[in-house]
This record gives sequence, C-alpha cells and structure tokens, in this order.
Amino acid sequence: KLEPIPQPKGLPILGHVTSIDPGAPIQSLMRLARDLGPIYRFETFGREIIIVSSQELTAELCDESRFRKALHPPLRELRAVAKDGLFTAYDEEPNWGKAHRLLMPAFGPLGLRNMFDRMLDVAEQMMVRWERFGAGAEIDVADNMTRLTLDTIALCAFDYRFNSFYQNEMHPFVAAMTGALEEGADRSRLPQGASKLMLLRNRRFEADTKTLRQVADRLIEERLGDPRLGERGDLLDVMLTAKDKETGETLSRENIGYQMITFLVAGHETTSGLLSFASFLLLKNPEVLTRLRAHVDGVLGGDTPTVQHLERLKYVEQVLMETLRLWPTAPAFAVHPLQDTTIGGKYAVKTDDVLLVLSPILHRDRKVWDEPEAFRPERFTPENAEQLPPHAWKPFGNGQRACIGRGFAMQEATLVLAMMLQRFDIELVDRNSQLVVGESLTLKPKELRIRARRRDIPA
Ligand code: MNH
Repeated sequence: KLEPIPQPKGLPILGHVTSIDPGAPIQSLMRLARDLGPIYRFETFGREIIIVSSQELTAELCDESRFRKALHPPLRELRAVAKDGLFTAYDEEPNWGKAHRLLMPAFGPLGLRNMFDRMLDVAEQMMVRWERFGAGAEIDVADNMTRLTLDTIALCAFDYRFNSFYQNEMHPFVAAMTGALEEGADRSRLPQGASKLMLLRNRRFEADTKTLRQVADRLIEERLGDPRLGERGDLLDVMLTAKDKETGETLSRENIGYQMITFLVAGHETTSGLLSFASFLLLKNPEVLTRLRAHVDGVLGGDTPTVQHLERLKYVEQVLMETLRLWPTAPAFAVHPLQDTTIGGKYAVKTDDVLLVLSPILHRDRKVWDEPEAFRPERFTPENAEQLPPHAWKPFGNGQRACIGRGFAMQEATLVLAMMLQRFDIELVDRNSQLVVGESLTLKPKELRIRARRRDIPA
C-alpha cells in the first residue's frame, strides 16, 4: 500500500526550478506546501529534497533512532566557511562531539548567568541610541537588532567589541560574512559546478572567507597572549583551555576558528530576526502589546533588569515563543533516514534522501493549532503548552543537533524586548505596513520602521 510522494508538475531538465523565487526560496516552498500538502518531493537541477510540514510526519522524523541530521543544500555551502564547526559538522565528525561536550556547560544556566552583564551592556547601548534619536526619528528595526545581536554574541563569546552602534559602516567582518552567506545561498540554487566558472564571484567568496578567518585568528592570537587567559570563562577561554573528558583532547586552533565563525553567524541573524518579527507582531496586535507592557511594568517597574527579573518575565517569553511559531527565523532543518524506511505508513524514503522539515508550515498545522494565523502568546502558557502533541513546535531543531544557543537567544531576546517596552512607546511609521519577509539563510522582516518615544518609567 505504498504511495508515491506528491510532486509539483515541472519541466524536465529544469526540474521544478520555475516554482522557486530565487529571492524567497523558503516562501516559495511554503506556497508549494500549501498546494501540495504535508509531504512533497521537489527537484531542481538534479538535486532532490522531500519537504515535510505536518506535526505527524515531523514527529516521525524527530525520532533519532530512525533519522539523523542532514546538511540541506544551503548548509552544505556554508561548510566552505564553517567546515566542521558545530552547525555544519556531520554527526560522525569527531570535532562535533568534542565541541558539543566542551561547550554545552558554557551555554547552560550558569554560563548564561555569567553572560548577563554583557548582554545588558549592549542592550543599554541600543536604548541610549534610540533615546538620542528622539521621538521623531525613523528606526529601522532589523538593522538595529542586527547590530545588537552581533555585538552581543561577540562580547559574550570572545570579549570582543564590534561597537556597531558607534559607526554607520559595520565592521568589515560583517560585510565578509554577509557576502559569504549570500554567495553560499546562491550556489545552493545553481547547477552543481556552475559556480566554479564564475571567477570574479569565486575570488570575492575566497576573499570573504579569508577575512572571516583572519578576524577569528587575530582574536585567538590576542587571547593566547593575554595574561588573563582562562580567567574570563567565556566561550573562547573554554575552547582554548578546556579538555574534552571523553578524548582528553582540546580543540585544534583550526577548529576553534570555525566555531567562532559559527557562533557569529548562527548567533546573530536568527535572534535579530526574532526581535524584529516580535516588534512587528506586537505592533499589529495592540491588545497583546498592552498586556505585555503591563506585565513588564509589573516585573521591572523602573529597575535595571537583573537575572532574577528574567525568570519572572514569563509573558515576554510566551510572546517570543509565539513569534517563533509564526516566523521561525531558522525556517528549516533536514534529516536522513538511518535505514531505508516508510513514513506516514505509506511513503518510502531512502538513506540518501534529504527530508526537510519546513517549520513555518509545520507551525500552522490545523490539526494542532486553531486559527493558526492568529498571534496568541497564551498558546504557550505552561498549561496550554503541555497539551501540544510532540514535536509540534520546532524552531530550534531537534535532539542532539538542536540549537546549542537556545537559552542564550531567549535570554537576550527577553532582556531586550522587556527593556524596549520599559523605556519606549513604539509605533509603526506606516500604520498600514504589511509584513515583507526577507530571506538569506534566515528570515527577517524587511523595511520595518518604527518610532520610539521615551516613556516616563514608573517608579
Ligand atoms: Mn541556533 C543549531 C535555530 C540562536 C548556535 N539553531 C540550530 C538549529 C536551529 C537553530 C533550527 C538546528 C539546525 C539544523 O538542524 O540543521 N538558533 C536558532 C534560532 C535562534 C538561534 C531560531 C534564535 C532565535 N543559535 C542561536 C544562537 C547561537 C546558536 C544565539 C549561538 C550563540 N545553533 C547554534 C549552533 C547550532 C545551532 C552552534 C548547531 C548545534 C549542533 O548541531 O551541535
């Protein structure tokens, strides 16, 4: 009783490439999922992936005794800059396990607590900047949030200041990173080998990769020569000094460089997108905004936030979780079957198939969420969240390969959103503006402009 996996009608040779908008591949896949249902086979330039987007099928794919992480095409391209760094490593590469074991504690509760003051430092810089702009200025939310999250990860992880709020032009590292990411994304859509012919682009890609590497190497050099090496206990200290218990080994210099690039890439665009989408959704849902404001005032009053406050900012967390439901900023993750198998009771899949979970559609599964398009943070009160079927909400991926920075991202985003509401009344510059979602490796709102007026902070 096997059935073929549905597929869109496509021209031979070109495959289904015509259904994909190269500027918005994820949104194209979302449209196809709406047409074709919770599983479909998709082919472009001889590369084939299977797109999955129901809770039932996703729950099967999240069973780690049957499936393991695959690198989907854009991730494979990212290996050019991040090699066997945590995000782009294959499970069986020894550096994955080593780095995972070494770094887990640094991203755990104690590690995050140690990072709090630095997160606050950068958040404060953005708040001061907005105050100085004044109530009339138009603030590009995604741009500000990207400066914030990049500065935060660099300061917390390596004690390095990009000082993005103090310059118009971002650090050369940022241009190099954006360039490399865009080239990677383009390459993943081209026929295999085509990019090899494009000399100019190749040269730029190589230059960008080299810039990333040089920034990482310089930071490593500086830290190794620092008499306080090992005393800060930040991620760089851990990587340079800690020994993996299982192998007794430290990470190699080369791999540390890849981890640093990984943290900077993985650690900023996603959180920046989250904060930007949250701002937009709040501005379009004034009842939620009002409720959130009251909650924040109740917890913080006029105080400077502390770690203790964060634990009590539960509604902020629910707002962020609901934001990640509608707009998971890392919108997909992929797996391979460990053995040839059948899913959904009727679809045959093989070990070399790439199965892509498309989270924005998964998160709108009508069997799980009523009125899936509605922005309702109450879905994530502990009582309601408990009722959800397994694997219905997967913005941070799955299992042992799930996001190591989840706690980091939630702590940072909770702090920043709470401070924003504590200090400012915000409004859209254009009340009628509709959401335009931009895509790179991640999703983020485009052209989102707000005004921020300083509030009188309650005593
Ligand atoms: Mn993050 C893996 C989403 C913030 C570092 N992250 C993943 C995966 C998703 C993801 C999804 C799994 C990808 C896959 O299976 O192929 N991450 C997010 C989201 C946010 C986020 C939605 C913010 C919101 N991530 C962060 C931050 C950091 C970080 C912040 C670092 C400070 N993420 C990682 C790393 C991995 C990862 C490292 C790879 C973990 C592993 O495979 O061991």
